[in-house]
Amino acid sequence: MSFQYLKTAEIGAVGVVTLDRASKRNAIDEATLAEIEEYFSSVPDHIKAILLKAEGEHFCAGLDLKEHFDKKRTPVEFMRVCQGWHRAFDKIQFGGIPVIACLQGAVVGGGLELASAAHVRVADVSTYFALPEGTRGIFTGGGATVRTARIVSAPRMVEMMLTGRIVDVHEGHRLGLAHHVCDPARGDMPAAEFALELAQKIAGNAPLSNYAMVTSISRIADMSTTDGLFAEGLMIAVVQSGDEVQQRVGEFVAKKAAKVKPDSGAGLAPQRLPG
Ligand code: 1HE
Repeated sequence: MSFQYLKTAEIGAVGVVTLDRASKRNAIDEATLAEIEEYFSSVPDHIKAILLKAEGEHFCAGLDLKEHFDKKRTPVEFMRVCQGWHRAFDKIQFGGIPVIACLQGAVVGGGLELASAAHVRVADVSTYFALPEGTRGIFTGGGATVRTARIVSAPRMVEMMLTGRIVDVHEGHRLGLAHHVCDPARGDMPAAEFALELAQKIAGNAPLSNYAMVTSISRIADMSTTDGLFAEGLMIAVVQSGDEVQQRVGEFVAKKAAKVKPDSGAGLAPQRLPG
């Protein structure tokens, strides 16, 4: 695969995809969106987790407003463009491979919609979030009403959109827009390093377990209790069919596996802010 607006690399079992349009603050035009969809549609089997990051001081400034202005899209044309965003970001959320986003600077509009499709969000302390669509005379079209609203709650998203206000990294952390915040000034690892370390740890889980986590939990959350429990039963049966169950459980039974204890090395020390 060769791309113009993305850089791609592999570090062991981690695929690294970098938005590479920093001169336009990584704004997403039709060409960039097509590349995002292509990358997430054809992830090779040996990639077990993906790190999604961006060049420059800003993660993503959202929809390319210049292209939108120049094209004078009709309602139907813009609806089709946005359906393309839904398709591409669905591949991120439901492609079966964990996606860890590393954020910095502006994560706004469609940039927040992109980040909301990732499963784990690591934020540099410079990160901020906003939904300025109202000030531009448009609406969300990259899935925020579904994905971002489920993270922050629908009423909070309404408030963010109505006011167009900046949500700083600390509030974003409290709202779930960032799971981890890295502030090198207080001794934290740089966000990109921490996000890669997390991606490598996640890539070490059993692939079928990861598949179940990223494809079923959000869907089950949309189901009734009875349907959800039924779906969970089916999902664990599928995961149980994997050939790693006996090996991994056997390692624990043989006392060779790490224990789930704060000091056992089983978990990373995440860069969490208090409160
Ligand atoms: C862009 C875009 C863009 C920058 N489309 N070209 N998104 C927004 O409303 C955010 C608009 N952008 C900004 O508020 C600022 O650019 C930033 C806060 C992100 C960065 O500020 P700064 O001072 O670092 O950069 P800049 O000087 O504003 O921008 C540098 C260049 O990037 C400049 O182009 P140049 O040719 O003059 O050098 C900008 O025009 C360009 N640029 N952002 C196009 N968004 C599926 S629906 C989704 C709906 C939405 O996403 S709405 C939210 C849109």
